[in-house]
Amino acid sequence: MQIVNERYSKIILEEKALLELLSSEVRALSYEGFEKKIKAVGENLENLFSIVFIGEFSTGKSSIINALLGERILPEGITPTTDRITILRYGDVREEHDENGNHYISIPEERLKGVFIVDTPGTNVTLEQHEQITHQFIPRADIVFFVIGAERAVTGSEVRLIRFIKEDWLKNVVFLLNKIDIVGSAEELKGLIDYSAGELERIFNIKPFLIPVSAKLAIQSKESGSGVAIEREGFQGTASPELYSRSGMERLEEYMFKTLGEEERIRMKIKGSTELSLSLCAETQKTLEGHLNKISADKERLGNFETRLEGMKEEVLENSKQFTEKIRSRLLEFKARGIEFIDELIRFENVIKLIRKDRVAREFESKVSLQTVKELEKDLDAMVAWAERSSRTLMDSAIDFYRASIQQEPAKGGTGFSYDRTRLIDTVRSELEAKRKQIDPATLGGNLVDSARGAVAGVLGVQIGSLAIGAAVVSAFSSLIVDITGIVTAIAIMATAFVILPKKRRDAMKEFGTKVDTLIEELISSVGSQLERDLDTIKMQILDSLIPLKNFYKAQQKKLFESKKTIEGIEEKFAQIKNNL
Ligand SMILES: Nc1nc2c(ncn2[C@@H]2O[C@H](COP(=O)(O)OP(=O)(O)O)[C@@H](O)[C@H]2O)c(=O)[nH]1
Ligand SMILES: [Mg+2]
Repeated sequence: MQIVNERYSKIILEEKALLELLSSEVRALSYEGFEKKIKAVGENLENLFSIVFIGEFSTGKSSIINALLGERILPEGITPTTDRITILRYGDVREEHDENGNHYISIPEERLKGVFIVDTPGTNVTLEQHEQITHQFIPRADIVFFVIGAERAVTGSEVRLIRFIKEDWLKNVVFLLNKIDIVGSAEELKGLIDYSAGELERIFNIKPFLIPVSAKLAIQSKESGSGVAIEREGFQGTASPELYSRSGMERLEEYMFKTLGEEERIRMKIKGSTELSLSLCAETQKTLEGHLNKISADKERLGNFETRLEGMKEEVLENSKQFTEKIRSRLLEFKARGIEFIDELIRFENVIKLIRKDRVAREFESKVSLQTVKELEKDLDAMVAWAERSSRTLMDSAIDFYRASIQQEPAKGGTGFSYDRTRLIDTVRSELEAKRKQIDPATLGGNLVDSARGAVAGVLGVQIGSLAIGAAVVSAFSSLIVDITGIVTAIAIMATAFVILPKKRRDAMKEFGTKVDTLIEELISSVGSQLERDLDTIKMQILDSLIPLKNFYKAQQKKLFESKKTIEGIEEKFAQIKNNL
């Protein structure tokens, strides 16, 4: 036994170290639920073998334990509210006390050496006790004896509880079908056993280990003075053999105190914790993978958003054409009117008028430019207002993107990946919102107007200063018209004027036309490129805001991959232990 113990002690130490490692991985990822589970597994490795009796109230848990021990140590048939969790263990002398709300009884019973027997009240009793059983005793059980009463079928709440024990905690479960004495005949009993086993198999998909017993007959047989001495591993003393055999208790005692011998108990304990650890590893891996998938999805969304952002910018630029084309057609009308004006002006009969430069200028102003420039001014104003709105829309789309990202995956709890992600996105979003507020309409509009001014000044060679564009255009063209038509003044007095006039007229029309065309091209291209520069600035701000998120994903991904590898290593070691058990 010593060698066996040494071997198992080594395994227990190894498991504890592995659990420690697993725990630190899980802690870094802040999955509180897992951490608690891992802790419970580790602690249980050091505890005595723990046999926990579970079942609904009055199914006969206490009676069975009493029957096993051959003595009514636990109160039977008491009310649910006065029942309490009782832990039975070996002690050199009999002793009872309360600790942490639980009742402890030590008895000098050899068979209890190395084990705890936990008697629980019905799990359908008080919520508080139910919690304690499910959170404290089931996790630390090495085997669960689930007691069902023969008088009724398995209930839905029993099924849920068994699922929790078997599936959440992977515990070994032995079903005790108690009170078989109430069944009349042997056939009826067989029918009941088959039915109960069949139901359990149907629900849980595995053949249940089911022992039919009657605590009542067992204790009666042991207590009856007329009994004969029975000496087996399970029981030493006197009992009425007929009652004892009908009670089915022999099989239970045999299993509990013989099959579950010292080595088997250790093996079962280690096997249980190994299996649970493996399932915890798998669960952790699943969570890690879930996070990695989330990151991939987030990164993809981010990429899509960047593409969409570029698309939106292009769209805004494309839409700006409705404004620039309007400006173009305004100026083309202006050009047509101007050419017509020159055509009519530079004629022999107008020679005298042509000498009056100021008159020509005034006439040009009123007939040709005034209306156009007023409208041009309005067009520019409309474009500026629209550009501001568009810039905000770009920002808003980014803010909406962040909002949607959070809504899609709200953070649970105060720590962990989801929380960090949400917090970061939230910070980035609010920074962007602040930047959105800072978009200065005056600056944006100013930029566009300035670029338009620059174009006018460049093409027409006027000093604009803070002059309105329209006024600048009017004054520039007025002097231009004076210049290009004024040449005629000098020759007007010449007799040959009528010969020269047609060419001068053509030249003047051409010069005017070219000037207007150049103005159109310059104006449109400088306003357009200014708009693009402004949009690029906003785009850059948005792209910059994505950088912390990208870095976060990169760091998280690295961390998660590392964790996955570490846990794979831990899993491998647990699997080795399991195979060698
Ligand atoms: N007929 C019959 N009654 C039993 C048997 N075992 C327990 N009882 C009765 O069922 C009631 C509840 O028993 P108890 O052990 O206190 O149930 P617990 O609440 O599960 O601990 C008591 O009145 C017992 O006398 C049994 O094998 N046969
Ligand atoms: Mg009880």
